[in-house]
Amino acid sequence: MSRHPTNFSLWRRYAASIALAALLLAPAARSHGYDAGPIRIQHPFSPATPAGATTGAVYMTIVNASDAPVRLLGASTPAAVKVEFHSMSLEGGVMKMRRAEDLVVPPRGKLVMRPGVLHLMLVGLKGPLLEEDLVALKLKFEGGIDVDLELYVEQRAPAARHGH
Ligand SMILES: [Cu+2]
Repeated sequence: MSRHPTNFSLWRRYAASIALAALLLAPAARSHGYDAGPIRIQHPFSPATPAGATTGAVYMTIVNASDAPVRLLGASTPAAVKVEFHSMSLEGGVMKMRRAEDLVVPPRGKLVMRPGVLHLMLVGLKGPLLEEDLVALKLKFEGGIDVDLELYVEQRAPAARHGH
């Protein structure tokens, strides 16, 4: 019955290493991230926009693995005339939106863009953002670090609606 014990144990080791490789690769493939030096961009996405919309919002998380703050200086996309940085805060019960000149990713920390807090805004959309589209976006960080990434356009959720 066990005429090929060595082959069998080799096969088992081979199978185990395949399973391990799949386990290690799967989260990276799912997380949709981009690396540039100490910076990692996680899951950049935009909610789909209704027909005729002239603006769209962009959300992502930027992780800084270095001991120094990293400044995001600008962003651009072929899909819009310009990209602005918008922060939102609740003041006296009213949601206020402010335009920031730049954004800082803290050392050994992260900057989380999410609805109601912080987003990039695509101003002057050249067409609607359609669900499942991939939209090119370039981020310019201080120190000459450029990151070219693709935004996933996701289904528009009520929380992600952007009313300005
Ligand atoms: Cu905005």
